[in-house]
Amino acid sequence: MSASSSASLQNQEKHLAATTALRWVRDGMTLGLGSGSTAALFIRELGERVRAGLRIQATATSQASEDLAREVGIPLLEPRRGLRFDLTVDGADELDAQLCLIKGGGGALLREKVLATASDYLLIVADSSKAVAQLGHFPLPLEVVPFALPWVLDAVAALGGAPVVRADKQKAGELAKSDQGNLLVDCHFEVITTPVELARQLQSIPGVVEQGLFLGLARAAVVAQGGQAWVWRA
Ligand code: ABF
Repeated sequence: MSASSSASLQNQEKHLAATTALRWVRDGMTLGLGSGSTAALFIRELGERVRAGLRIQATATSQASEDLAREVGIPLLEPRRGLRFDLTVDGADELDAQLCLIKGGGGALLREKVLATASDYLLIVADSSKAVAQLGHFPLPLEVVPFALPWVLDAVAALGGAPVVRADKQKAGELAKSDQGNLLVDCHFEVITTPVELARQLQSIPGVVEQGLFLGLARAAVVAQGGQAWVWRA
């Protein structure tokens, strides 16, 4: 298969996963809106439903998703105490059969984890390339306070994670920044055999604001493969 037809199949799968996720949405819900290309397709579909009369409110996991939600007419809620989400729909970089995830390839892992944790139901939308037998081939993202960077890199290397500070793809010679102004470090573990232990070790490094392992958070995933949308449940 050529690269362009494989990309087009992947886009079709993303679209199918995003539209299938609309089945979880009910009138009156408060929603968390994920980040990345599959979540963006969901936001666009949701906007169409809102314009057709669906009443929902939402908070987004990134500035990009917030801007898109505003553009398509979704009413937005600011963070406040007591705010909970009936449903958050978000993408993933990798997911396994237990619905353990690697997220943060788009740099929004902190807000993604905040909303996932404040949600009664986290639904993942993914194309088939995201499904893996074991996590770790996709580099695990960390959000890191700039001052702490050298010591975080030392600590990650000691854990065997081959850290790479993420470059800004749009601005040559600059480092990528999260929406919070922090740096992003991609950790190449290749295979993660003990995700719970690794998550604990990474989270305990001073200066690591968040790490991209999402464990025990997703309740279900829509994984699209070819023309079929499979629902995986935790
Ligand atoms: C977000 O979007 C991230 O956690 C992840 O990096 C990405 C998912 O990829 P895609 O753009 O393919 O949906 O959910």
